[in-house]
Amino acid sequence: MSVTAPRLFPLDGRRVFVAGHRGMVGGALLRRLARERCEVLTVDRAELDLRRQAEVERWFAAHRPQAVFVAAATVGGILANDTRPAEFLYDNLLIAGNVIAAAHQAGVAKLLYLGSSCIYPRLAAQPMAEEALLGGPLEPTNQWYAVAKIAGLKLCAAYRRQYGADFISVQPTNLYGPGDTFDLRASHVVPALIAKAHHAKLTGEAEVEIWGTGTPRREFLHVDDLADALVFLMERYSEESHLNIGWGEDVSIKELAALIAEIVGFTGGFRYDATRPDGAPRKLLDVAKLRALGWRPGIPLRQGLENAYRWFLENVA
Ligand code: GFB
Repeated sequence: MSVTAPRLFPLDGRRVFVAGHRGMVGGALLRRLARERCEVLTVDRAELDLRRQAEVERWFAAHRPQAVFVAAATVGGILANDTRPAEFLYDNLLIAGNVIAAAHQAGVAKLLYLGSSCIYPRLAAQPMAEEALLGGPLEPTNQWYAVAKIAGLKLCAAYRRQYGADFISVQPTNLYGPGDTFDLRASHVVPALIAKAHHAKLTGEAEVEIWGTGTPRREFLHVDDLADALVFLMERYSEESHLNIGWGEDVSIKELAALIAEIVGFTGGFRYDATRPDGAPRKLLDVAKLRALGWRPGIPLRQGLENAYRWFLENVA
């Protein structure tokens, strides 16, 4: 039986800044933090551009948060990553550098920075343990995003070493859920296949197009599970090493497509477009460290996808 790690940093009564609250992860964090007894701070992009150092410093000095979740990022699926390298590298480097440094200057007691499982080498041994970092070349389609996320996690480690700041970083696996991006140019595979299967069902198309070969394997975590893990770790984890957050099992893109078709009620077939990239062949995280702290996810893939499809029907379709 596992023992739950102690609550080293209770959020009760604290001022907690969620950077990136309009995103899928930030939105899930707001829902999850509503159950805590803390004051949540947010700021809209029109008021504060996190890529502008002086603005970020001024905002932190004025609002004085005690804890910070860094969920702000320029994100997207494989196509967006591959075709907008400058934005993915520049935006994410600046967001990490500005927010982490300003948090330190303003005396923030605890900061949690979100990375991504694409920080690990393209051909890392599976499942990927935290120690796999920088052990080999990155996946070319998302190397830009990965380099920025590696810089962010190292910044947290550096502020901890040099200044004793209680800054931690986590690396979530592929996420999905309410608030996802369904625009096919920017979306990840789950929302893309939900939107495509739904459209095909309505129009009576015989086939849905799937990018690549369908053989890559991905691990998917519902964003509400992620938000629960983030609050858990904010309160209970305080180490230099970044920590993986995942479901613990993966599926092939082909299997994912079949499951989504079933949920959406699309009864046609699939057509594979081999001119589109597969990306990494597999990305399964080793979640042994997270489990040893006493946290487990609770939303199985089918249930999570049903929830994501419902959200799509109510908000996007
Ligand atoms: O979700 P996805 O874009 O991200 O693609 P990655 C996962 C797999 O699904 C790839 C395939 O093999 C895609 O080729 N796929 C099939 C599709 N059909 C589609 C489709 O219609 N749309 C999309 N988007 N994919 C991202 C990174 O990589 O993962 C990010 O680029 C981030 O930086 C994120 O780390 C978690 O898993 O390949």
